[in-house]
Amino acid sequence: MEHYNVEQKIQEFIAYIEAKNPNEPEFLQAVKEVAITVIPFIATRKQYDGMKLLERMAEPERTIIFRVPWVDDAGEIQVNRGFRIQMNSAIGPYKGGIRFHPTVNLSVLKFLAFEQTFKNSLTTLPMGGGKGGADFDPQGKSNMEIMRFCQAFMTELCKHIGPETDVPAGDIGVGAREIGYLFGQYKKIRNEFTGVLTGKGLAYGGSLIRPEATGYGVVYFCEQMMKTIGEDLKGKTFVVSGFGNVAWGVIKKVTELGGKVLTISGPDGYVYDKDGIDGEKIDYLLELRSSGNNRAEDFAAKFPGAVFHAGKRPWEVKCDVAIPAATQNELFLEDAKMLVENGVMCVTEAANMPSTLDAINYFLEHKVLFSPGKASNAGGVATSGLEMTQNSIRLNWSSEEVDTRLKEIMVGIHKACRDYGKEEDGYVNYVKGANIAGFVKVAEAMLAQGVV
Ligand code: 2IT
Repeated sequence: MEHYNVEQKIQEFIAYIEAKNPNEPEFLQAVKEVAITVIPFIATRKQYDGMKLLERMAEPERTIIFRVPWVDDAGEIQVNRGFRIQMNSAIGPYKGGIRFHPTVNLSVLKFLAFEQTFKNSLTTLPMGGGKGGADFDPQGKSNMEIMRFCQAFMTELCKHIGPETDVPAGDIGVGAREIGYLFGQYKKIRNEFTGVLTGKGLAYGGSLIRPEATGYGVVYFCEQMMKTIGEDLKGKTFVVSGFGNVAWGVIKKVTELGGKVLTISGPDGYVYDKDGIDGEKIDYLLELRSSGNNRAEDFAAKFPGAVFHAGKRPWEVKCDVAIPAATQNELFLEDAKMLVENGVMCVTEAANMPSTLDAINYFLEHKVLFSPGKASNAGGVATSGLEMTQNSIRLNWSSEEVDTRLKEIMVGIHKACRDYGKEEDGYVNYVKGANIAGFVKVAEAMLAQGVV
């Protein structure tokens, strides 16, 4: 009976979210994953009863949608749509990245902001959840076009953010260069030099290790997962997707710890390199990326051992560990089946929601070590939190200091996931663990602050 009630509550909640947010499949997917694991937990805590905590968490505190007009190099006027989702400020100022990509829409940013709220809570640092972006495609744009777009975007965004209100950072399509332009425009309009953005350059308040942090954190988390089955990363084979900042950090750290990375991927397909992607290949990856090129084929052309597979995902390659580090919904049920069939030990998500719900369930059913991005990629935003601290105390920490704190945070997140996600047979359900651990802190803060 008890079980039936909880199941029914989940179904009712999902139906409510679906009705309220039609045509937002990514948002629905992210909320579903949380609802399935958190509603049974809520049912065990009397003080949460009737408080509509999940309903409140699934409704952004504020959604800002704005016109971003700018002039391209040919003198033509372009119009993009800008967004900032201020999801939850119960435990700190809104915090989360800005994404510039043609696929950006309300559903995508709401899913990201929702995930960010749980992720930021898991870091233990005082950061609420937010996300923003624009449907702007940086591919093929000149440096001056990028600058003008960033300025136009910030001309509106600066009215809604601030170091104690909302602190954006980078995401897909927004790196150090874009953060610089955004920061410059904020400072010019507001006449304030503050830590309003993270991921800044070292010369104007950025933190050492922030560029590496997401990828390094993923690998630290993966190390902890492997430790639970008495394994380490030395000599293991890794299949990595993606081509950007996160994949780069992952590959650097895996290589440093003695693992072998067999693949990377771009929108055009994946590269398999039997010799492993290390050394100068990692530098070349960075070089290609900073020239605005994310074509895996161009990477493969440079190295004799590298083979390009057009239009395919890398999950067909046999490996010990898989790390999806590209974007949402890039690992499907059929991929999960192939990975399991090929004996994968561990899947550590580096992107946000790269696996579909049925792929996740397949991993869990087969007792594969599986961690959701909101836990394993939290090192990026955690180090943004460390950048905010350094800005506040007006000091810069050494690489070692930041890296040590990052590692401690990742070990802490892993422990929290284990504490809440351990099942009777000893298997750790990291999805459940991350969702509940992330939920509890936000829920407690919301309860304490009343219905606001
Ligand atoms: O998805 C993410 O956690 C980020 N893009 C980083 C957010 C941040 O504020 O550093």
